[in-house]
Amino acid sequence: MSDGELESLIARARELGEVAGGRIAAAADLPALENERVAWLGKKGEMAGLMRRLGSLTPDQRPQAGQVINEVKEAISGRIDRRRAEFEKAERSRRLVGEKLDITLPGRPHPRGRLHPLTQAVRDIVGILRDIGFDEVRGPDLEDEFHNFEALNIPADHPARDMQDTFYLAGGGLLRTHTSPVQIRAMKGRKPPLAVVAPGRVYRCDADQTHSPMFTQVEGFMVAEDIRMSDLKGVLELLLQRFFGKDRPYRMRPSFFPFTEPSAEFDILWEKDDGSTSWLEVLGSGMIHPAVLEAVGYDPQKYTGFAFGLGVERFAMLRSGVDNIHAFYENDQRFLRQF
Ligand code: FA5
Repeated sequence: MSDGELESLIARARELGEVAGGRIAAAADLPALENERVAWLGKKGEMAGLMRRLGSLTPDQRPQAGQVINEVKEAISGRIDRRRAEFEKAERSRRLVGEKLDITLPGRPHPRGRLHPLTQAVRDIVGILRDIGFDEVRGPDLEDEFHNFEALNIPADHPARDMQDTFYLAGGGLLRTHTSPVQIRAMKGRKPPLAVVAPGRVYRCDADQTHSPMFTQVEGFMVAEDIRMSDLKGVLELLLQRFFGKDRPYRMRPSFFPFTEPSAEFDILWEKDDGSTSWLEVLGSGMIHPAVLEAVGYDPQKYTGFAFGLGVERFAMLRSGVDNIHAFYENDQRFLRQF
């Protein structure tokens, strides 16, 4: 090949280098720059075209032309890198300006959750009893007739067994109507002396301002030698005073339960929103019936005990001046936030 051809190839390489320099400088953004890179340095680009032409030169001409083409390629590649760095720098500063943080702005508050008023009341009641030595246990919500009624000396014709009060399950069994079956379960597993507190949900077909079809009870009982009615009264007075405060009026009056003898109920003075007052029954209690002690294998000649079952919703209503029991189940945030 003639020297003229070698010179023309070299001249073409330099010329393309100039053109590429202009195009790279004119690229408007990163995608346009990438197009230029492909056009000049890509596999099918201009520089690759020149390299292919090296094949038509003589072996001693090739290094000379090859060196020039490589220099041009390196120059183009260097220009592209510098231009890309410029774009990236500009992009970074744009972002920094846009993302400026105003650290003087007030923070976003994270609302703090809190315990439901009924959970608070259960914890307070159980806490007071644990402080004086009661053990906490739990029993099942799904019960059988034996634990919910029979072992508690509730005969088959007792009104509590009525379909109107008790939710019976299709396949047998029932939703416990009170926490008293836990007395049976706990006593069967232990020997006196014992003092147990058992909170839990209970279910009855029953609803008005002070009754709910599902509500919460706390059961408490103590069995040992020589437990008396005065022990029952002392424990309940302490519980009421710690929960409601020392000056809250209450009264203890005779009552009846098949599983206690004698029995008593406690009322708390209810000061309603309209200014009127009345007594609201908050718990049932009594000396555990000898038939119940026998049902769990305790000797009623040797041991005596007391038991009580209280309504947690009523405790919570009376402590916080809530007049309707259903407020606890509606999950109205305006109501719940007050606790
Ligand atoms: C009982 O459930 C007995 N098991 C209590 C007991 C235990 C007596 C141990 C003796 C020895 P009673 O049905 O009265 O008793 O319910 C006890 C308390 O639960 C009531 O004083 C009342 O505070 C609450 N209570 C009863 N029914 C409802 C209801 N539907 N909604 C809300 N609270 C209720």
